[in-house]
Amino acid sequence: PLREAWFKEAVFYQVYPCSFQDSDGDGIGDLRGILSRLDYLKGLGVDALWLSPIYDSPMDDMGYDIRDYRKVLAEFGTLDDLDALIAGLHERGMRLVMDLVVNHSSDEHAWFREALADPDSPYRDYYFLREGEPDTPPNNWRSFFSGPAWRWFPEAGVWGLHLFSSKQMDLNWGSERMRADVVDMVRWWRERGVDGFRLDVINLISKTPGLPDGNETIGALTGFTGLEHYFHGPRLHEHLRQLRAEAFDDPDCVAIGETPAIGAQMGKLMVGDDRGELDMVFNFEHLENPGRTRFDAYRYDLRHLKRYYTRWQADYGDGYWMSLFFDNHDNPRMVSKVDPRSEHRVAVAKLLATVMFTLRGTPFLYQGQELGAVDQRFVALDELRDVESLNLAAELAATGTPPDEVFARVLAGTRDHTRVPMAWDASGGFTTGVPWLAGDGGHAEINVASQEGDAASVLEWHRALIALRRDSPALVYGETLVERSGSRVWRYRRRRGAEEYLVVLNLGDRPARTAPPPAGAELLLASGSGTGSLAPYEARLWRLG
Ligand code: ISL
Repeated sequence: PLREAWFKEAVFYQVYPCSFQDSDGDGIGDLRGILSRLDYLKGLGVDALWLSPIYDSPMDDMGYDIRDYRKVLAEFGTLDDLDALIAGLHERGMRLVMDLVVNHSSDEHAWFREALADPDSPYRDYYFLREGEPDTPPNNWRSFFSGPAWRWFPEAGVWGLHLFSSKQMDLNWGSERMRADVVDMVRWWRERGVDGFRLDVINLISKTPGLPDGNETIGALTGFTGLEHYFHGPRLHEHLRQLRAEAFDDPDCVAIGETPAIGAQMGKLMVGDDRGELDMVFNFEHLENPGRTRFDAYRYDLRHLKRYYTRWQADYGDGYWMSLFFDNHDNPRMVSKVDPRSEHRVAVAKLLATVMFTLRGTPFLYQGQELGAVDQRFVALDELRDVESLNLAAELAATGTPPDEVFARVLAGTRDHTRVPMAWDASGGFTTGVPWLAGDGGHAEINVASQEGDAASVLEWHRALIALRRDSPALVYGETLVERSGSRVWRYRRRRGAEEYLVVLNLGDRPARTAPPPAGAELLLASGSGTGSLAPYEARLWRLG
């Protein structure tokens, strides 16, 4: 049976704190800035905010490298500001989900400093520190951010494991004391009023004991030698259950796992209603066409999206719940990937929104997506700030790739595309100072002020869909029935009891013919004319009963 829950009905909105709203002119977004924009979010129909990390951090990976889990980064504000944000959200009937980054901490975290300084420290076991020789890392694992997954610490004569940047040291979940400290910290945030967590790379927390070498064949295929020893490790489910039971055993607290490289079946093991682990996960397979990676420049074929969701919606059934998303702070804009031509921008953005708000699952918007924001036109490598991009560029350059090719490849996939400031009005509206990241987010053409109240805008399309979903148990909980159609058209119905909707989407950039809806259908939304052949990327939504 299908279980109802607030987080299944809610619309989530991801705020990237550095780039949402600056309140003090230093060019860096902050908590007071976010607070000042809550009415905008409420007006859009957002129910819950997911805040990317706001903790104290040296910002080597934009806050995903935490120095102190109980402190707010000074540039973002104070704990009092955060309390004010929580109160401001709760007053409006909205909720707050924090980013929980516990696969690793910063190398500047007190635990790590003590672990490194003293071999007998109780914190030594909180990380993967191995004595050895400076030119022989303990195994052949590769970092997600280029190079080996090990850093040599000459001052201590040890190697430290880091699956991400060399300042993000992996925490050892095999340590009972470390796990207890994490539980304490999460409970502390719960007591402050936080309504849930997005658990960063949470499927990576359990590593094969002994950290054996990775299989080179798998390494060659994936680019990440060692992956099979941690992407679904031996104690993963045990650790997730402990977290749920001890840190947030409350049906009102939502737990969303960020789980790269986990497919449908492993995902189900974490989100099944009877598993006691997570409520939903972020799976990423739909963000690229098969055989492509984020750093390939190519046009995304939307037929993949249809195949992916048709399979997942059927497979997940009633006992599992999905997240629905396209943009986030780790990926370029989906609109640009599908069709970078500006004449198609609005239609593509509306099509993607229609999918997000009419399939079964919880929609997660990323700031700017509601405007149909596109990739930034960066012109040079030195405009980029993201550690992943910079490391990749250095690695490519070191292996002899010509500079033009290096830039083209990094540009295709850089995470900085979505990290540029939010576009509030034609002059930006994000800061009175100089933004921390180059780029204007295209604000002269695409911004909140110019779209608000314009019925044809991407923003108002989102508002309409969100309002419709809010009042519709069929769109939230209904079954998904895919209709037969040519491959370029995607037709599905959502039904619950007597309430029923039909969605028809043109997945291509040419007009497409499709059967008319059943007699008596009421057209609610159309991004094109709504009758006859579908215009390129046209989305139509009918109420059938
Ligand atoms: O880029 C990847 C591999 O191609 C992904 O695995 C990506 O790094 C992954 O989605 C993890 O992302 C999360 O953890 C990272 C952080 O940099 C990202 O911003 C965060 O969303 C490390 O904390």
